[in-house]
Amino acid sequence: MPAFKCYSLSMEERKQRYLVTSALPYANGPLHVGQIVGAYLPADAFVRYLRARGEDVVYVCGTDEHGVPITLTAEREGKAPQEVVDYWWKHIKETFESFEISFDNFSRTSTPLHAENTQLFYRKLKEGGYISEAESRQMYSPTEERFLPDRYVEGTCPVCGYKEARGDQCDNCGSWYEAYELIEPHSKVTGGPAEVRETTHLYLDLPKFSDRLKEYISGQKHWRTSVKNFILGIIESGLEKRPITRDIQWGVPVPEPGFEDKRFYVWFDACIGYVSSTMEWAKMIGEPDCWREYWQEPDTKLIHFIGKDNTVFHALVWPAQLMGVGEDEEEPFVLPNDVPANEFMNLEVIVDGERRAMQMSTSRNLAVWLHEALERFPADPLRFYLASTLPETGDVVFSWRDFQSRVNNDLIGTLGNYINRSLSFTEKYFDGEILRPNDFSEETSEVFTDFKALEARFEERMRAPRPRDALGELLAMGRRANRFFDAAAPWKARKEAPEKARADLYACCVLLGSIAYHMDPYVPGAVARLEKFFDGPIARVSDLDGMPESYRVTGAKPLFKRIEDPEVADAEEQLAKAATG
Ligand code: B3M
Ligand code: ZN
Repeated sequence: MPAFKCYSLSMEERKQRYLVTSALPYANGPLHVGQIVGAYLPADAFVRYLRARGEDVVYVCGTDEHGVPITLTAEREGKAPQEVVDYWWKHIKETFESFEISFDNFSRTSTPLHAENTQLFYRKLKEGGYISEAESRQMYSPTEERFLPDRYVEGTCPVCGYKEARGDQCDNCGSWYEAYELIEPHSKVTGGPAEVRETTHLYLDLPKFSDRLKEYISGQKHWRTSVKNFILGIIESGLEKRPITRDIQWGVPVPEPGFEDKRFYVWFDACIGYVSSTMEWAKMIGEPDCWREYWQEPDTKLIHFIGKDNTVFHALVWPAQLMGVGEDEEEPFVLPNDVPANEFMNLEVIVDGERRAMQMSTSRNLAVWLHEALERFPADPLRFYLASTLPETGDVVFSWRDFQSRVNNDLIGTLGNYINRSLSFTEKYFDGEILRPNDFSEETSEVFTDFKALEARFEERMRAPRPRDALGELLAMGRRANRFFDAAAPWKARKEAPEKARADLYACCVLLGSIAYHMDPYVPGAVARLEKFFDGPIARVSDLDGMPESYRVTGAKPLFKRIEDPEVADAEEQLAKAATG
């Protein structure tokens, strides 16, 4: 258990407090790489770096265990929804562990604590005057004895007559309508007829937050412009009340008479899951009240990493919920300091001998599932490749061929190679120990200066947070260090000028310590292995006040294994089969 940070550090030692979250994945299937690059790997790299910089960080997540799709999976498999989510919670948690995502807590939303929190949020919003009740017309399936969500209704388009029009939109003519306007509507699940029924729901009064939301969002100078403009546009076009209950049996019960057969809408409780997970973490470390520091101390930076399809819920609805519940609290909840939303990842697939970018489709099994990828390759190269192609500014394409070339050329060719030759020269020709030289050459001072500049650029990008850009600076460090090594030519110098060779190799070890420090957010497993045979500070050149007395190397081995052609061909074949099969 990590030492508890809040109280073990004095006020002066305490740095910036961060609460970082990754979107809660639905407990309804395995994780795929598209989710990983959207919300998990960027957050994990960010958090690992902040921890290394001595910041006070708590990183929470958990599974999102409510919603209609989970109930349909349960029905299809003849199980209770709880069984379904139990299975996937464990599966997902274990996959994250193998991928070395370093959550402080991985919770789930089907816990009693979370139900209590959701109901408390509801009550406070109601006391604040933000909840109202209204009747609406919804499609009902008499044979299934339940209301049907829009996406499970099908019928004939009222505009163009297309027979397989969806509940809310026609794929043929593009018209939008209410599901009850469909001609001959029927359930997509059973094919049986669907009819219109009146039903009562609770609504969150978003319009009441409109001004405050606008002010809050406009003030976020550091947000990604895509996120900011998207939300401001929605506020500008006028907010509407949003229903927060559903006619289903699975979810958090609604504490209102007459609502016994209804449950809260999954997006009403989902983000509250971040609070529940933090509370669970606080209990786990034996400081049950400490969660409040992270949610209610105004100087906390609350950062939600998400995929872009979750933006409205995190940057608009959730801040409104937080504003609404905080009003009667002595200390209101903090609002998100940033919502770094990432774009999508497509897949390169070989179809009829041609390479094509295709959209992932989990229902068609056209996806790179993380647990399967981890059976083929270790976490480090997968993390490295995915980090190098994070969709920070636009959609990206996952390609096994790129995976191979990035790993072999950049991770191994640039970084691994530098580390290897520095270690093996130290071990082979200098008995594995290099003492601090009395003075450094001009070239050495230059390379240290360059490194300090690169470290600052890395830091700026990582904190932005743009870990993909930061990775570019790490590679620049690798190239710079290799140039220094080549110029020093220790293979020659060790015979002609052994003292100079020794001094240069010492400098190489300093650079190696910095490279390892900056590699750690991306490939933590490799750095942990390195620490077993490299005895010297893994630190930024900028932070070394007084150079270490010596560096020692014993039993060094290469940190990475090359990715071979047949391995790539095999992985590509699996995808191709999914695309055509
Ligand atoms: N489960 C949607 C998703 O996985 C949703 C995120 C909840 S975050 C609180 O894309
Ligand atoms: Zn139509």
